[in-house]
Amino acid sequence: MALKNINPTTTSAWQKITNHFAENKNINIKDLMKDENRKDDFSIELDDLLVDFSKNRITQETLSLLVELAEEVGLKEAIESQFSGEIINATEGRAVLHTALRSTSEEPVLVNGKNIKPQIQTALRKIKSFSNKVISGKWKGYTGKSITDIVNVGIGGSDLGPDMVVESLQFYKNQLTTHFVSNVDGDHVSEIIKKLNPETTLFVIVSKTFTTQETISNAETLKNWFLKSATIFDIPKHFVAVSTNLEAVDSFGIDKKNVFPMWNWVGGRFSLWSAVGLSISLSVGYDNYRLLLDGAEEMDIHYRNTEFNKNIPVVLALISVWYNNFYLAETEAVLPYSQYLKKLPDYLQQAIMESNGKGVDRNGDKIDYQTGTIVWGSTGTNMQHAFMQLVHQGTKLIPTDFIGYKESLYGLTDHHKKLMSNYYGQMEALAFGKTKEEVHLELKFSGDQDKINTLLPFKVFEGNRPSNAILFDKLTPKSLGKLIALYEHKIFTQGVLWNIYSYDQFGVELGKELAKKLLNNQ
Ligand code: G6Q
Repeated sequence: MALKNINPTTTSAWQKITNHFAENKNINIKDLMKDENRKDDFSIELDDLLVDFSKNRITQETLSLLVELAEEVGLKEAIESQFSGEIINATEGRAVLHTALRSTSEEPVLVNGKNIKPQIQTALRKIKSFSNKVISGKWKGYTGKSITDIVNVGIGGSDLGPDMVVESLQFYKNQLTTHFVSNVDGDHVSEIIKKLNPETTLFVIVSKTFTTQETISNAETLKNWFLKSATIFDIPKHFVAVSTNLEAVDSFGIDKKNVFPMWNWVGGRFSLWSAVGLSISLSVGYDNYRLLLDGAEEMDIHYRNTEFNKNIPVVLALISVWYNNFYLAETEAVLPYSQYLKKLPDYLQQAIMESNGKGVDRNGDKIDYQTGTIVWGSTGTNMQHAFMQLVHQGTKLIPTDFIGYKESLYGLTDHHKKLMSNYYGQMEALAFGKTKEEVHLELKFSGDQDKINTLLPFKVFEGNRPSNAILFDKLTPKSLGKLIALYEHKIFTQGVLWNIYSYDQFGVELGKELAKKLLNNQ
């Protein structure tokens, strides 16, 4: 069964939300927060995760109308279609099964009538045994030395996920140094080469198609550099591939035994759970890699089985639709209060914007309502000294996600207390602001009485700016898996609501074609 094809703006729920918005658009978070049960009523807990969405311009009625919209467009059936392997990526004729990659259940998942679970298990076993050999030093390079450096060569979905996860899980890293080469800009690969010794480096070439210009150019350059000191017979010890294109991998010179599979039923930007995550497993060990998958699976189970008003990805998606389609907010900020997560906004930009940046609906008709949000962000507290001015006092409405952890990894509790008081302080400042009266009093007490007339308007914070607090106990492989899966399901939910296909990415093609033409004409 394909996804339903319903223009959301023609539903009765949409009409109700439109009326509800007209009546309530001026509601103020400060007033809403006076209800002492609000924090409990507008929070969802899932083991080590607490999502507090109380500081939003929503009431229970808003939420139930948005849930009605989700029901009317068939979200429940859509979720089932995705998990059970139906061809929901209709424009590419593919199932979408990143969820199967992390599933530990015995339930078969069929693609073209064949259960894919056994091949997933085989691939995981291969990742495990290869990672163990490299990490333990048993895997030797061409001069008999163990591997010290891993270079992941890939771009887009074959780079951003593994890069972000390896960076985020640095605390759990082993002795191997991991590098990522993606850009076709030769200076990128040259800078990496400077750090490498060919005798002890393992190259992981990640490319589903094995034809991507950037990846193949970088892989060729690295191979040529390697062959300055080694021979083609040494390639199997130093080059492995993750790909579906066995022929191209073979002609590149990589041994068939050293090829890890990818599948058409996993989209590039959702593929870190497959062998695309090999460099993650090499960096933090297979057990941690499995924990990452386990965390994602926990979120999958929650998403698939929980009623919508208690379903974290669904609620966050609905709130985002409320701002995007009714308040016409154009962007959302993702603000992790952990330096480890500094690459998360980049990763989410691809996941969200490549998926839901679509202007035609499932009929192929041009859409006359807003779809994919622009996502951006950076880590707290750094960004407080950078762009937060605009979020607090600018003219744009920017809904925010504040991601935080109750505990830090190295202790240093003094730092962590400061970090978390900033985390909460920012959300409070956004929601409650500072009134004229408060500024007046403040200037009066600080002895700046004479400045009241000139400074007052500049020091007012109007507040009423929304935020979600996404709080985990601790940054672990498992909690990271849960966080990534949360956003994946938020993306799909929004794609269903907007009646678009979230899993193709034709918009990246034209520029590539033109670049090829220009290159050939040079
Ligand atoms: C993601 C896209 C895209 C893809 C890259 C790399 O969903 O499909 O980012 O991952 O273009 O493609 P290859 O893996 O084929 O090199």
